Amino acid sequence: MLSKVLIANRGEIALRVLRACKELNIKTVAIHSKVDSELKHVKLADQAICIGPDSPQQSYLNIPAIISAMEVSGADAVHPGYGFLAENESFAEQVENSGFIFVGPSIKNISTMGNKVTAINAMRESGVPTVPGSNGPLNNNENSIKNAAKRIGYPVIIKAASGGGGRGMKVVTDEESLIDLVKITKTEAKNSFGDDTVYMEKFLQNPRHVEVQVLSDGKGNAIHLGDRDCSLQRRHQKVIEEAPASNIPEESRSKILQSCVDACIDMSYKGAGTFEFLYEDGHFYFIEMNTRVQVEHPVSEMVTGVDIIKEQIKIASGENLSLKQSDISIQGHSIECRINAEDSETFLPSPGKIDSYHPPGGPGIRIDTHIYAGYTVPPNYDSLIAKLIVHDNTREAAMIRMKSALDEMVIGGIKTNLALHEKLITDETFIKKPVSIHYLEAKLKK
Ligand code: MV4
Repeated sequence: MLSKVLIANRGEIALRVLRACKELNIKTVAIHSKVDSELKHVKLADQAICIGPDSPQQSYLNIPAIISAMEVSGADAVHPGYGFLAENESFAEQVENSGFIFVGPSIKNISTMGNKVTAINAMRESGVPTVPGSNGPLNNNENSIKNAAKRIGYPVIIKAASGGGGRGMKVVTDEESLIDLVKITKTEAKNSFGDDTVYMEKFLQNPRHVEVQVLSDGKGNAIHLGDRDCSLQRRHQKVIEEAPASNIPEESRSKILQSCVDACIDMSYKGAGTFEFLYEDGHFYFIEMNTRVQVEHPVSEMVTGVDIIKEQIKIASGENLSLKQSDISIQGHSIECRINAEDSETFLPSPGKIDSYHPPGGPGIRIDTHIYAGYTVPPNYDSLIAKLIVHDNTREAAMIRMKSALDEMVIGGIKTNLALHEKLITDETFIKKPVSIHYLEAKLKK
């Protein structure tokens, strides 16, 4: 087992990783920017090192400073959390070249999934269903691009191979605008990612976002922890997530879950990962894979009883996966509300001092947060300040539990999106059945 883990992140996920380490009897090193010295995990860690000024570039993205902190603290591994350097191939490589362990997939896994074209090809070879598309990068031949679009059928979507998470995509509705939009996507991709490779897919007009959580040890053992529905989102930022995804025929579900496990084994995937799908008209279509732990991992933990962060750490320490698929059963339903320090109508960030904090409690309620009364939310980072997670026997009961927990929760002194969550959790359409990825933005326009 690892003996000392450096936590290369901040906020709620840094605290979540610290708690997992503590339970595994692993020492922790917190690294932080100047403004973050009052973070809860910084106070609780065995060691804390200020690695730079507040800007993410100079602190949480500062690779040489992080590796130096590993050296001076005697850490043997680094947990990157999500965001920041979590899916940065060069970071993982530098960590390993310096003789440390990266808590996450192999460099090869990160690189295959970082390029969406190679990711999709790997999936197709393992029998994971993908979106009808160009099956590879678009070349510069205008006729062959037009033929690909004709074969796929309009509307199509042009995506940057180095993009992902909603960056670098354009929808094309007709042949007239096709070539221009391909050129624009290429230029933007070159500017944003330094890579102008683009590919084409059929544009699915009203899908749900359903994703599959996996754990795999890179040594032939892989399991899934079921699925999540993350369709309620605004501008590619998820707002509410739930597990399991509802209204999916059990036969389609078990097929897609098994295909993800097969893919993990085929590519010797190591660590926790998420396969992202669009789900439309009863069919799953793979779009990308995330090679990190995700913000919404708690809903999967609540319905399976598995501690995903601990499993990540055990896999990184070289252990074989101790869980078998037959150990996993999905119990009840879990929902997560992402609570942000932002105006619930304008969505503008609202940093500042929290002067009161009253978390809800009771059976089936979990809060992953670093905040406390007296804590000041800095303006420099993501506005996520807490995740309110509930678990109950059914989706209906979980919705009621969430409503009651939201009613009870008070965060004073700053603006939060709690009022938005109150509106969503009482939305009749959403309560009745899962909604598509466009539902929230359409609702907000009304
Ligand atoms: C798509 C799509 C429709 N058709 N691909 C956006 C984020 C990135 N992960 C992929 N995305 C999409 N890819 C095809 N072929 C629609 C989206 C999309 C979306 C996907 C998931 C969650 C929210 C979304 C919001 C807008 C567009």
